[in-house]
Amino acid sequence: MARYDPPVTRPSHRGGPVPGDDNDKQRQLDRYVVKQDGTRYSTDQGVRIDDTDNSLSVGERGPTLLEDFHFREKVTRFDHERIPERVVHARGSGAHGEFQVYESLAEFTCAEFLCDPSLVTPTFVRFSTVAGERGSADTVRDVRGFATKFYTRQGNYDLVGNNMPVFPIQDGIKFLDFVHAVKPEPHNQIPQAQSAHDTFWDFVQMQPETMHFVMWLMSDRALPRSYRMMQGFGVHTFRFVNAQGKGTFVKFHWRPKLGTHSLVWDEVLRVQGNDPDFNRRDLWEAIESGNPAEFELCVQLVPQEDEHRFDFDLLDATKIIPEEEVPLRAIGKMTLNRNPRNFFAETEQIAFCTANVVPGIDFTNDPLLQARNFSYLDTQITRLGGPNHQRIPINQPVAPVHNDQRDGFHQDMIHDSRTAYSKNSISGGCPATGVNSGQMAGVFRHYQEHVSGEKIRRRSPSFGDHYSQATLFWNSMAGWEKEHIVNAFLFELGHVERRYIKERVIERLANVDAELAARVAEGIGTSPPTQTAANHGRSSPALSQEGQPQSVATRKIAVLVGDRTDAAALRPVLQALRDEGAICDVAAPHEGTAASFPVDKQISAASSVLYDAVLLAGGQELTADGYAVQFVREAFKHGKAIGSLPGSEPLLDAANLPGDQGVVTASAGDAFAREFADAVAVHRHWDRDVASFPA
Ligand code: HDD
Repeated sequence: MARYDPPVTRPSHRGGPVPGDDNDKQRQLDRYVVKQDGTRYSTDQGVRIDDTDNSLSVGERGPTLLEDFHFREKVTRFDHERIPERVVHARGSGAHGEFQVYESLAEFTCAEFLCDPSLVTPTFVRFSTVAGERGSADTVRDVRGFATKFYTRQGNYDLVGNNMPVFPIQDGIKFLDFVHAVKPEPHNQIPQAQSAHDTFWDFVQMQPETMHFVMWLMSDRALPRSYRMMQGFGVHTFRFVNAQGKGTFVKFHWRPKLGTHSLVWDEVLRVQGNDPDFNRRDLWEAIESGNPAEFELCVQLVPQEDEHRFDFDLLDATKIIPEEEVPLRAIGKMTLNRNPRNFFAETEQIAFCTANVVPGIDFTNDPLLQARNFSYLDTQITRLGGPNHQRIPINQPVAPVHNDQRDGFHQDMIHDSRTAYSKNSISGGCPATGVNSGQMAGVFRHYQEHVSGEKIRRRSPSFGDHYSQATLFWNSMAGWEKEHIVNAFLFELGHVERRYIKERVIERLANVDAELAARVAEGIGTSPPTQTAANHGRSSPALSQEGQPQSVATRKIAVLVGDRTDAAALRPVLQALRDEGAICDVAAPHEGTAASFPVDKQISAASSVLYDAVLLAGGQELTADGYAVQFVREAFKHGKAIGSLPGSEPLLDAANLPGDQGVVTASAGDAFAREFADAVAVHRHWDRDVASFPA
């Protein structure tokens, strides 16, 4: 019988071609794709199998035979299915994309993908939480990882960043301490994916360099609405190097097209139960429905000679360069437009490393970055089972790989050569380095920097100011953002058992801002610190989430519909919202259809926390449904837009809302759809006074 060799076809995307599937990386991945359709069951050795439901036994009720190779293979393979999860950032989700630079940056860097605007560079991004285990919930108070692999023609470049621009520690030697403090406590492995416990806050109070980071962590930045709606930061100061060898300091920023938007804490707690995959699902569904996640890559450039111009050290990863001091320059755009085919093969096995750089991008002496350059490859040798994990399809560069590295577990290349050393004469001197061949074009050359000094184990005094930028962050927050930060401190410290730790945290806060320290002190029932530092009064408006880009596109709206809903009134409103890209789910007391609309969710199986807004289109009958009333109250509490069409007045009355900010009622007439869409686009209505309103 002829060998069955199923053709490799790319998955279709809403019936059409998948965007971004025709690039070097996708073509490379295609070679490894295995299709199931039309295939026959075989062992790993390719031997076809008659039956996989019954093991080989002596008689129908007798013992199982050791010679059953299929049974043994199946059990053995299952026993070894799991690999270690990442020691941090274990929980993540990823997507393929493409990057294109707007105009040549040759003045600053010789990285080809940043110099040629016609080049489309394939990328893969993995978003993650940091502290939680692989199966933990997405919506927790935590930093989010934002790691990008650029498959450039000059090799892989990894920008392994976070959604916060600063880190809790300055020197990588402290990473183990920090991670041990934030992870579940060693005696009982509690709590999961939380910083609200004694060891984390003990670390904070012992290590004041954490304070700027802690302000970010207590802010809404730690609760992103969507991976598509959060910023990314390279954190460190890196270095661009141009063809002439001239260096320029650079900070990288990803800026989401949809703006930076967050959930609120009370909502986060409820999303965890309703949908632990909230952020993962959001990214997946957006891409599946043809709504790519788009980010602009921006840089802050600092000439080499300005290294000491700032009142902080550029090598200190607990500091930002305020955008008002060095404005962002948008240099290109990344579009994440394709979901992985297989989570394990791609998202789990991808291996990022800060040391993966290409010509034109180099490191600085930031001691955190230097430590990272060691750690990533090292950890992956354990996690991915040896040094050949670079050969896993998702990790392979599209640039050719030739060197004298050999063997190791799972080597899948068959090197056809009599030599594995350099220099050699037997293989014609190949593979040839730039120096050996005299061809230096396109080779990586480290930035030449003069360094001399004594061997010391000491932190630079220029890293010594731990509070000024924490204060800058606090000063830059809008009133509602400050409110959220104070509440976050109260929640977190409220879970700390040791009183002295809480009090010492407040002493640290007194160096950030007296009002902040006093508000938190009041909440935990202690007197405010008498010794407070003077607030320098400076702010950086770019740090606030106030005034972010607004759009109704891809916003999820729950439409509460009853059997007596006026379909003629609802239909044009739904159409108008969908035309603007909103995703409207019809939620009704029962599945099937309600008032001629197909029901997407039965109300008790939906929850307001899974939506950005709620549109009331139901009649009297919904008033009797406690879930429907709860839906409206909760949406109000969380600042979400509420629309009410004619006939929904009883439901609105039953919710007994304490205000009408962001509540659009039928009195808006023909302009209803427009007004409601605008209210949704605002994201949240912070002008509501909800502190005393129970949801
Ligand atoms: Fe790290 C993973 C981001 C400091 C050691 N880190 C990891 C990931 C992200 C970051 C996004 C997940 C990558 C993925 O999705 O696979 N890490 C950061 C940022 C840092 C940082 C922005 C500071 C600016 N990291 C840092 C230090 C060390 C590490 C100082 C060690 C000295 N990080 C690791 C690691 C991980 C990792 C242990 C775990 C899994 C992995 O690397 O592949 O090597």
